[in-house]
Amino acid sequence: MKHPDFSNATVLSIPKISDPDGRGNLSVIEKDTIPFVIKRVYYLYDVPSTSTRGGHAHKTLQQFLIALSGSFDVVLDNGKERISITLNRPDRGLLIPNGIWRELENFSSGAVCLSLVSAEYDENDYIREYEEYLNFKKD
Ligand code: T46
Repeated sequence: MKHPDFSNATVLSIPKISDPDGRGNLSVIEKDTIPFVIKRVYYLYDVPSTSTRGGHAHKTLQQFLIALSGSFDVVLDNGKERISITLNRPDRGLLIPNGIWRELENFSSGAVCLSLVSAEYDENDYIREYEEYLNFKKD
């Protein structure tokens, strides 16, 4: 999936090595899998199905989200339109460039969202008010 109005937010394949002896799968993320250097890793889990995570945009941070287990929806909003992408495979990840509003919802039971990001934690990089986001997009 590539959507021109969403600054190249893209679902990328993560290389998967299926064990020839039936021992399951191994996926690996190397420096060429995603277009930024990973500075931080965090993960969301035990999220109630009625809860929403995210609800903000980042000024500069780039991010790669993977449903390591279970599923959830990622709603992307560029200030003009919204799309919803379901993540439900550990060998796929959603690349979210900076400047895109995101909300994560509909977490399944046991869902784990792994997030690889391009920067250390900095609250100043967040835009947490939607009106402020719309003004940011106008600039
Ligand atoms: C995103 C979605 C998918 C830290 O202290 N360090 C960290 O690295 C992070 C990510 C958060 N925090 C603190 C800040 C808050 O006090 O953890 C608390 C919860 O963070 P937040 O409300 O931002 O959580 P989410 O799930 O709404 O958003 C997080 C990321 O912040 C965000 O970048 O895209 O996950």
